[in-house]
Amino acid sequence: MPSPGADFALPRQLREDAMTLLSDQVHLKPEELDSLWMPFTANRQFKSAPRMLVKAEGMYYWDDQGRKILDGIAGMWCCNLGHNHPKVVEAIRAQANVLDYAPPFQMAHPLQFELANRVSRITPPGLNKVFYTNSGSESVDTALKIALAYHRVRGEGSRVRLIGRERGYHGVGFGGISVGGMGTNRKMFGTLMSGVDHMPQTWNLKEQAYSHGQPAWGAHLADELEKIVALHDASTIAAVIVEPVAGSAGVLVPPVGYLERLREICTKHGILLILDEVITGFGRLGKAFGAEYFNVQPDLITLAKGLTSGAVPMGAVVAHDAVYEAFMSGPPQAIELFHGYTYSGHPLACTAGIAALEAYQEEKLFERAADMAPHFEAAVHSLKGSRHVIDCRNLGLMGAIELAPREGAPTARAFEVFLKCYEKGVLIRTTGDIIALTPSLIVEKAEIDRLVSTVAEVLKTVD
Ligand code: PXG
Repeated sequence: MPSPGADFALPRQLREDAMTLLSDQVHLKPEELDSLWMPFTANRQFKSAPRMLVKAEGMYYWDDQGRKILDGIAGMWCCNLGHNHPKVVEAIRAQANVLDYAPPFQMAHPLQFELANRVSRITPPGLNKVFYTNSGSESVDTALKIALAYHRVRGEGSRVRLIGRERGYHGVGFGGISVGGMGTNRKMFGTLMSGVDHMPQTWNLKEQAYSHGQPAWGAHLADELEKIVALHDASTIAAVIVEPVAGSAGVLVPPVGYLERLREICTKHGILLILDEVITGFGRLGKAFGAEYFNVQPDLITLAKGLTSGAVPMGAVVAHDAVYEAFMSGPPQAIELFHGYTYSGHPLACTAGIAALEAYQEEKLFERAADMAPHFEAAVHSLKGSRHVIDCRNLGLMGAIELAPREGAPTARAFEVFLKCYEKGVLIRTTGDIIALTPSLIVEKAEIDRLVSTVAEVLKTVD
């Protein structure tokens, strides 16, 4: 019997053969598409013309038609290392043989600690306590619960309100959609959490169109938080949650000075600041986290996606030491926080996370993203003047091209661009009438150029 993981270094050719075999086997008949209810998808449209990915490597996917597709969105803002990074693949293979699962309540396994130590080494100063989840949505709901409980354990149980922002995306849990500000994600579901308020979003076409990086206009919008505090009284407010750069809403870059101002107001009123770094974490802005990029100190950050480079589902909340310490005051045998998941710190996720963090470091990928950002910026802004384009914006390796909506049919134009790019072997994302580009940190200049030139070509052909 081979020792655990001994055979994991499958020769490249063998791996390629296995992938070819797989892609040959997955042609599904139309009736075989019936049982799956797909998330955030037009199920009927998709099932009438499926787009089926069967393998991946580096910057590319292959679909079941044998088409090679340049991935312009790192899977879905998550595969920051590119796909099937050998280090991550090998770590998962090896670990699967050794320890499939360990209960995370009152028990542990060493990889949970090793990954937490590594994460805390790259998080902002003071943020050293890592709580594992399995997704961004769970990270957000966990952070909101920690914020509420933090005030309660300190004897400030009246702080029960949570403040989000219009156009914020914080996943799909009840907490996340309550503080989130995407109308479509909320309105189907009736009752949301009470005691939630929203700050205005920060994007303004007239004042900010075609801003390179952070817009100069808009820091004053942070003062709206003061108005909300005045309305409800600080003694009722637990936390403010924002994405450093709003991702899902279409790359809304914070105005210069805006996040700093939010921090000041939160500090002044004893309100916790949660930065949702599910997208901005792990190098997307050319630094480990948005907090570092903007030099703004949060009390809690939420993570997922790039933590394992998308290879195994995993999320985390990283809390400031002071937040954690507030919970450590009762009798030592008492459970301090009644919260957690069956799969918190799953061995496969931890090993993938450790390998991903090593690869980011060894390949200096955060620095690489920072070096690549000016080329990306120029490429995104080269679409100014293309048909239908009303704005281009960017920060780090996040870029968006906003289109004028088609008369009477919002979102249709962008979706057509998405389909036509896919036919040309390029994967982009659209949200409303906004095209998002957010490639893996390994992207080459020529690949950025191809992404953008494909969008430009397609725009000429779309009404
Ligand atoms: N917070 C933020 C800031 C996110 O971007 C979540 C929380 C939720 O993560 P999970 O792992 O529960 O999906 C996200 C997720 C898109 C898109 O294309 C973005 C996300 C998810 C799906 C699509 O804009 N972000």
